[in-house]
Formats: sequence, C-alpha cells, structure tokens
Amino acid sequence: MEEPLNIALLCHPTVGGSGILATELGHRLADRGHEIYVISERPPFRLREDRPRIHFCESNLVEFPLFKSPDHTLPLATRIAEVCTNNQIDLIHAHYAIPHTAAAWIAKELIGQAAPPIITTLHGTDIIYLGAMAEYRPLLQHVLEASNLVTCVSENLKKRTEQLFNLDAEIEVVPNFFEPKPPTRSREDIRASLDVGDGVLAIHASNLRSIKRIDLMLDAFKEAVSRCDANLLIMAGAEASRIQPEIKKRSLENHVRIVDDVYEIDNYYAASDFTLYTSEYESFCLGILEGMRHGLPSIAFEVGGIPEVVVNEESGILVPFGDIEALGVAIVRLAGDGDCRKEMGASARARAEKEFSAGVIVDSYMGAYRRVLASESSM
Ligand code: GMT
Repeated sequence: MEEPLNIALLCHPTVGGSGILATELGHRLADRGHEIYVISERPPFRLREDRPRIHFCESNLVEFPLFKSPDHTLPLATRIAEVCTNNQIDLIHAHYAIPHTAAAWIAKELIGQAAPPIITTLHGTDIIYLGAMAEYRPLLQHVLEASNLVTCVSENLKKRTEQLFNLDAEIEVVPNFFEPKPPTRSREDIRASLDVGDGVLAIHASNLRSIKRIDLMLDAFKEAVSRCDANLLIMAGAEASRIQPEIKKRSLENHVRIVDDVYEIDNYYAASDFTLYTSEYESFCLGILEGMRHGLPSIAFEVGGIPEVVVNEESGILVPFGDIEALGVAIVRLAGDGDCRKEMGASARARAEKEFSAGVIVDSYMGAYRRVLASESSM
C-alpha cells in the first residue's frame, strides 16, 4: 500500500478533455487511498463527489462594480492557499496552465516556506493557443519555470512547449488514459433511440470549439453519404445549437444526430462503429481514446499528438489535414467494410489497453509525484 498523500487537484469544470482527465485521475487516486481536494468554481463535469476521499472545494468568482468582468484567478489563488493550509496538502497538481498554474504559484507565495510543490500538466490549448499570446506568454514562462515538474500529454505537445518556452527542467510526457464503464443500455436500445436502424454509425464527442473544425467534418460527411449509407452522432456538450445551421446548410439533417449533456458516454460508444475527428490541432484527443477502449477504429486528420494515439492503417485511418476528399474516401471505406472495422477496432482496443490504461498512467503520475516529493525533502 502506497503512503497516502493529500493532493490538491486544479481543473476547469467545463466539458473538455483536461477537466475530464483530471477528474478521472482524482477518482483513481482516491481509489488508491489518497485524499483528493478538487478545487474549481463548480464541481467538474463527471466528478463523483459521493466517492470516498473525494472533496470538492468551491472557489468563488468575485463580482464588483469596478470590475468589468468577475475575477476568478485571485479568489482561486486564495482558496488554494486555504485548502493547502487546512488540509496539510502534500502537492498541488494543476491541470491546464491558465489560470491554474499561475493561481497555484500565487498560493505558494501566500503560504511561504510550508508550501507544497506544484506539478503542472499541460493539455494543449493552454500552450498552443493561450500560451502563444503576448498577454500570457511571459507570465506562463515564469510560472512553468516555477513548477516543480511540468508534464505534457503527448510528445507533440512537449515539442510545441519547448518551442515556445525556455524551461530548464525536462518536461515529462504522461499520456491520457481512459477506462470504459460497462454500458447500462443495450446497443439496440441506443440505436433505436437515435433512429439509425442497422446503418453504420460514426461518433464524434467534443465541445465543438472552432479548433474542432466541425465544418470540415460535415463537408467530408456530406461527400461520403452520397456514396454510402452512414449516420453521424455528435455528442455535443451543451453546444448543439451552434452547429444546427451548419447541418441544415448541407442538408444533412437525416444523417446527423446530436445528443447533448450526456454523462453515460459509454452507451453511445458501444452503439457506434467508428470515431470521426477533424480538429486542426489535438495534443492527444481523448475522444479517440474513449472510442478505442470500446473497440472503435478512428478516422482523423494527422495533426498534433493524434499519430501517437492512432497507428495509421492499423487502429484507424489518418489523412492529411484539410484533405476532405481523402476523409470522405476513408468514411466510405470504413462504412462499407465491416471486417476492416472489426480488425482495426480490435487493434485499437489492444493498443488502448496496453498504452493508455488507468493502471499504467496513474502509476506514471504517482512515480512523478514521488520523485518531486523526494527531491523537495532532500533540499
Ligand atoms: O479541446 C478539447 O477537447 C478540450 C481540451 C482541454 O484543454 O480541456 O482538450 C485538450 O486536452 C485533452 C486532455 O489532455 C486532449 O486529449 C485534447 O487533445 C486537448 N485539446 C487540444 O489540444 C485542442
């Protein structure tokens, strides 16, 4: 049995890979006996507060007539310091650098000598989008350098971070993990609720931000459905209304289903046949991994860290970014070839289990925590 730690976990509560990953990591660490203090402005999407050793610590927004918009970062820093002091926190694990690493750094200044070390996990847009902005870059350089350890979810994100920032210490790569839950509804039931009959079903789960390039996904799907019988399920967080006009513009209403605000995602993966992603950048793409664990091959653009997750022509089909024609061909190919889906799906599942299981990845984070704590205590 590992010596239990008190860990403060910082993450965004909104639908997004970084919050999901941080939350699942919290659950797994709590299962191993550690006390997990999740600090966020509201309970993160998918957080199970009823589980033992999970403590949700709300950080308030402050509204004041002089502020044009509510302040989040400074109250968060104050809250982190308070949670650390009241609960003898051993380490702070900040997921997504902005504002979490900056807030943790301020908290550390507040606490002084007794402050716990900070581990920052970079997830993607915190570096390649926000990190590149002049408004954040010097501050990020400072607080990343002040972190006791920085981890990235892929080699690609590590490389992008090294190109933007000058960090003395080596960045560690700790990929994402996902453990499926057994479906609670049958494949037939879900497909009947979606009214997709026996047709082939592609699935896309994301927050639909512009970086996901839903426009390109719909263009390729439009191309494909003129040549094959396929449906597309979009799991949309709460953002569905944003893409309805795009679907209508392409006359895809009969081929695209949207489901939002769903927590039982496993039911939908288990009822689908392959995943479809068209992002212009993904540091990793947790949605692809979720599908892989359910035995789904994927079709995606070959961008960012996706080639580290999907082995082209083995666990899915990757095409160059923006090549709608190649994407359409890939959709038609997987839609029409059940054997290929089965073979690639089996390989995807095996790869996900071997490389990206909770057991492997939580061990990696634990190893990182222990190394940081050991080096702190030797100082
Ligand atoms: O874009 C998202 O889906 C949300 C975003 C986030 O920061 O919450 O996801 C990022 O982190 C995920 C978990 O590490 C990665 O799997 C996603 O690839 C990454 N998104 C981008 O890099 C665009």
